[in-house]
Amino acid sequence: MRTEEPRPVRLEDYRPPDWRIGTVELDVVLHPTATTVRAKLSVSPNGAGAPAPLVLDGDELTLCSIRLDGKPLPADGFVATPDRLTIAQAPHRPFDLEIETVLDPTSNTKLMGLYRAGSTYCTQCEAEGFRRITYFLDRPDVMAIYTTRIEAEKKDAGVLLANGNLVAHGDIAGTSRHFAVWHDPFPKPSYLFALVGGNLGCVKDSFTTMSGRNVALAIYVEPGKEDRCGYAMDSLKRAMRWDELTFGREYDLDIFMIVAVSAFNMGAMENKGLNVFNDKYVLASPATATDGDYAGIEAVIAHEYFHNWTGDRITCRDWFQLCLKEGLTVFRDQEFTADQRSRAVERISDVRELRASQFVEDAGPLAHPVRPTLYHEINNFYTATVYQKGAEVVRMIKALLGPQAFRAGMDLYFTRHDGQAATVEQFVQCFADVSGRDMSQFMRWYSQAGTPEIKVAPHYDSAARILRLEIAQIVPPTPGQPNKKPMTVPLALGLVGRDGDDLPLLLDGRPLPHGVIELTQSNQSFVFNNVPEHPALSLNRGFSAPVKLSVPIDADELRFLAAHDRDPFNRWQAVQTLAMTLLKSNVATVRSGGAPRLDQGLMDALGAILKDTALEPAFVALTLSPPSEADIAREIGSDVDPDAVYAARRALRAAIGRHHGARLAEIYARMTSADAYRPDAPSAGRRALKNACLDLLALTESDAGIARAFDQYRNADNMTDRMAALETLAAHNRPERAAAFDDFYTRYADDPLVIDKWFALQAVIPEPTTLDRVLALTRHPAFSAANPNRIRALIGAFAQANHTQFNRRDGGGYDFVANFVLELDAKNPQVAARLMSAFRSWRALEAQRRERAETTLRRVAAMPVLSPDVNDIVARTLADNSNQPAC
Ligand code: 0A1
Ligand code: ZN
Repeated sequence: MRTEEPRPVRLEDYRPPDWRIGTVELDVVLHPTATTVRAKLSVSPNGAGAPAPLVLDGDELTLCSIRLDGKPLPADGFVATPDRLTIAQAPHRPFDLEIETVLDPTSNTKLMGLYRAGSTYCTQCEAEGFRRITYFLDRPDVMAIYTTRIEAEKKDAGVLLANGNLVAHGDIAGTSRHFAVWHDPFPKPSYLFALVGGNLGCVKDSFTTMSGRNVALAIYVEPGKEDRCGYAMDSLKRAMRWDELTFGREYDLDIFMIVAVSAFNMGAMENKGLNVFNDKYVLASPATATDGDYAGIEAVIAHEYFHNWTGDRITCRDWFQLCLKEGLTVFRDQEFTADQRSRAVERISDVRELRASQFVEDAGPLAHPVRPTLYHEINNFYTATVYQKGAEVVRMIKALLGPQAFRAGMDLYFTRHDGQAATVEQFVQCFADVSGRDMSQFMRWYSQAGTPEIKVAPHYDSAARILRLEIAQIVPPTPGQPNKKPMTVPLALGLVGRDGDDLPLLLDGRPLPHGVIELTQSNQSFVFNNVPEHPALSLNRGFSAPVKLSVPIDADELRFLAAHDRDPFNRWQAVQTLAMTLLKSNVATVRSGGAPRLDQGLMDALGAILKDTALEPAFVALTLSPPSEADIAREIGSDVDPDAVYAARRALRAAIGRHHGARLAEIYARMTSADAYRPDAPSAGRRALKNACLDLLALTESDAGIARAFDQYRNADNMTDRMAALETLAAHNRPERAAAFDDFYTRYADDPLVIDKWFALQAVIPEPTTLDRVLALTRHPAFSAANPNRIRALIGAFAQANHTQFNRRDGGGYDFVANFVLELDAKNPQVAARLMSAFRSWRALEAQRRERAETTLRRVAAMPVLSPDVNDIVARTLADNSNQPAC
């Protein structure tokens, strides 16, 4: 744990570095406990400023030697501590600095810097891991050209990889050792450095780029798992082609490598030419991976690949600009998935995820702008707001400018800033320049946190054939931001006529560009002429802006839109709105001891969708799923009782199962296929619908429903169907559940990624015995607190996805998670801090739970030693935002 903290870091304090580093020559001799790193840096003053001390970052480093222009530096010429190397009188001219450090990768449990995943050596340098390898100007605006020599015992690490192209390799004569030298010709920040050493299997392929260059592709995995790399490789090639066709981006090195490792703090990392992946996002076979896993692999492979341009070729000036690469790259991977699969299904899935994670974040104490202005620990800003809302902001630029100008703006960004460390202002300026628009008000999306609330009041004048929309927007206060200014909100809309077709859209007599109106003021009115009849209002089509919308629209109109809107997103949204209204009122009823109400209108809307065989099965499956528990709780806003939320939601799902039982059983049969498993989107969509039916039918608690699930569990020939059946059984306290869980463990005991599913599913059972079960599972021989995937599977799933049991009234869930976090904190603070963020909605809970959560949070805050990561999350979670402290 660090002792002296130079934090907080503020955006307004940004200054260009005093020094540049042009080239980095690394010589790494791998050893399990004493790896030596010799770094030769060519250093020069940055600009003509006054002489400045050279202060290099470090983190838990041990210095062995230091030379300047080949000569050892005298002891009084520098000061080296584990976290800093200072040369006060550095010469004010270019010079070479040679630094030797020694590291112990085996005892690196933080999984930052050089560490071991099993027996494989690998690195993770984003955001500030390079300073755990050598002393460096570890900031993204210091871009250098790297050459990396790696040496190791051949039997320990038969494969030696680093960024760039392989320029030399061979045995070291007279020894059992070998070496490899890699050169990356593209200047890059230190966070994109990577090296890997290990005994790994490899799957090779190749790709011919749009200009005819041949690129070698290689995926490295644990030996024996090569046959599970096919989908990852296929996804990679599709992503490479798509980026050429959609954004004109071509790959630039001779080789692109992916390494899958079993211990990784996040999903994957876009190191130049050498992506390191959590193996969960690489390995798949029909027998071990679900459709969701396949989709995750496709999306993450694409995401990391797309970073080659949005992140690597153009990187961030400082960490406040994180959304510049992350929001944009998420936007790009979402577009890729939309093109590869189904645009409607992708949009609905992305918005569901946005509401369940980002909207919840934005409504609580951890809310922050897409571009924060202050941080204590940058690792805590890899958030839904930076990633998902960051993607929405890019999507809004496209909605405002239209596709052509958007593409022109992107092209300008790539040419203007290639090779640079850029800012959000520079990115947005490219769109201002190609369109001639003033984007200054739009910039508020980057600086103002909180989900804007838009209220629409429609007035139709049949005599004048005029529709007037009075629209008000407010952006709610968030930590450190009590008062907000109005945003630019692109609201895509349609006026739907009685026959289901769109009516003409004439705003003040003129056709509406891109079908979008632009809100810019707190109160605004829009007048549409020549509207021949009272239309049904389809607003925020495709979810063109990440806002909360309220429109006085009655149930009949919602049912009409659910059946007829030509915008599939709003068909789905209409059903969600009907369900949310019912659920909110049923939560209140359940709390006061009443029985949840049925809503015939909602049932009819669902009935119409279930009957419509022209609809994509994946879309129908999404429509059958009511708003999530997190979403309902967020809509209720305060005094939330998670038990009542769960009960109301389950009752609604059971009612759907009963009401539409015959139709669901018929669809279940129709969607069942005897064909061999294929992971493509249409096949996955049919399975999604089939398994949604299975689940709803089981919720009727009929023996036949449970028997159907148990049969499917036993007879499934793929993991998607087996896992879906197990999920269904997990929600019912019946003997079949225990039998299926036991069988599952026996079948897959040797497969860690599948056993993660077994842990996670038990952790989310919404029953009071779950806490004891999870506690017992932490002592299971297969549980390991050294593996982030396993921690996320058991503790993460319990804390983040089991709303009733994490939020037990007696506070047992809070104590359990906090105790686990406190134990983990010294070993892996990053993962510990993420678990701790499960407390973020505590103030919205009813009084007793709120009090228990606060007691637990204060106990954690009072610990004498906490990592900066956990300390930051706990401090912000507890902060009294009525005083509006800085976030
Ligand atoms: N840039 C990666 C995310 C990432 C961030 C930090 C990490 O450190 C443990 C790892 C990965 C991405 O967006 O995929
Ligand atoms: Zn990313």
